[in-house]
Amino acid sequence: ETTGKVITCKAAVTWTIDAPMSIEDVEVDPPKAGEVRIKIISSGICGSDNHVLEGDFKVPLPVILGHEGAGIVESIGEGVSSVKPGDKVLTVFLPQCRKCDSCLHAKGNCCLKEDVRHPVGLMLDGTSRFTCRGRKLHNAFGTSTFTEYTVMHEISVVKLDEAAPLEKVCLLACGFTTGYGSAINKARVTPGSTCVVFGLGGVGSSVVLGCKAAGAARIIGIDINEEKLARAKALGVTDCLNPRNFKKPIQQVVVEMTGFGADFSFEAIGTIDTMVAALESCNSSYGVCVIIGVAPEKSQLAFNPMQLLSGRTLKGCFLGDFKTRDHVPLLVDDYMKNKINLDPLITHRLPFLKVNEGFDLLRSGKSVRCVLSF
Ligand code: COD
Ligand code: ZN
Ligand code: ZN
Repeated sequence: ETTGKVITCKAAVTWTIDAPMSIEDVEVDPPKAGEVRIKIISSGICGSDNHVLEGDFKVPLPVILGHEGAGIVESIGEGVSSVKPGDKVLTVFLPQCRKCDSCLHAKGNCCLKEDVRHPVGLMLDGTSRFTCRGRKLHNAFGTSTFTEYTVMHEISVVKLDEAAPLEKVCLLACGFTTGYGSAINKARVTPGSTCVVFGLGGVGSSVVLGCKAAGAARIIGIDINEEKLARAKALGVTDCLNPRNFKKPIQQVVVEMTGFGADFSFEAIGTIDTMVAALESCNSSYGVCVIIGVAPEKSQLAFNPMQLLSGRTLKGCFLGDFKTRDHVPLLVDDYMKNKINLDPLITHRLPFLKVNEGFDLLRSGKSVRCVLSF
């Protein structure tokens, strides 16, 4: 019985960003009011965690990274009512408090209790539940899944169907949901349309699945990695483009291929250049461009405003624009009914203690999603 007690367990600690994570014994405090302690069972390795390790996405250190997790509730703090010990849950980085301006608006999904845009790395009361070698550790985006146990706010915990396979649905905590929802909810891809997707990692591949589900007739995939291009064909990409094979800018290639530009374009890489290229790849009059990638801190997007005056729409979203606690369970239902197939995204599996190898696979371009098991 661990309820109410500190749990000592293994976690991957990021002390500095220029070294591998180190596997340490950490102490995880019991959950306080409104909090939930979760035993992590599976976690995917997402591109945004890699952005942190490469210095492009700044978060306070030392930290326990990981946000694409699934696990089982171990214990709950005072006042928690939406989950109980034993429940299967997803760890999502966007809360849904149901009280803030964004949550109360019909369309808002970026709850004001989030810790993603300007990460502080602490619980809402300003303290931490993790200790290692006598030092307090930060959490990542209110989640932290590279640990055997984590503590999260109830408002960021999505309750799962009790039959959901955690080693697969963990992708619904970030990558799949982010990409698929961007196509379905944010762009609202229409049947018969032409789409172009920049970046075919876990997130971009999920955009492709969303475009396909929405009935897109043509899906142009863009990546500098030939293996990613080949794999994406199996997901529904109809035309593959490697920007390195062209002298002219890739947006010009897309415009020429499509006549006047794509109906919908998506950026799932996270660089300023590819964001501008995505914008310029969509139709100047009615094209819609959705930005998904997280660009390096302090970077500014610059383009001629004439790009918009002709009628284009530029938008972006976190987590596919889903209100997390309301809508992610509906995606899980779709998964349970075989309407969604996550298998093509999961290219590798590793035991949690090999998390650094998982990041090597992502950086070398070999993996789409590597799922860690605990
Ligand atoms: N041109 C074309 N393709 C490129 C280029 C380029 N210049 N540079 C890289 N690529 C390709 C890579 O070969 C790779 O296939 C792909 O782009 C990126 O994929 P991954 O696997 O590295 O990354 P994902 O798909 O896991 O991550 C997606 C993003 C990198 C977009 C990342 O920013 C992200 O996860 N964003 C969404 C999640 C989110 O909102 N996070 C914020 C809070 S946690
Ligand atoms: Zn992610
Ligand atoms: Zn809210």
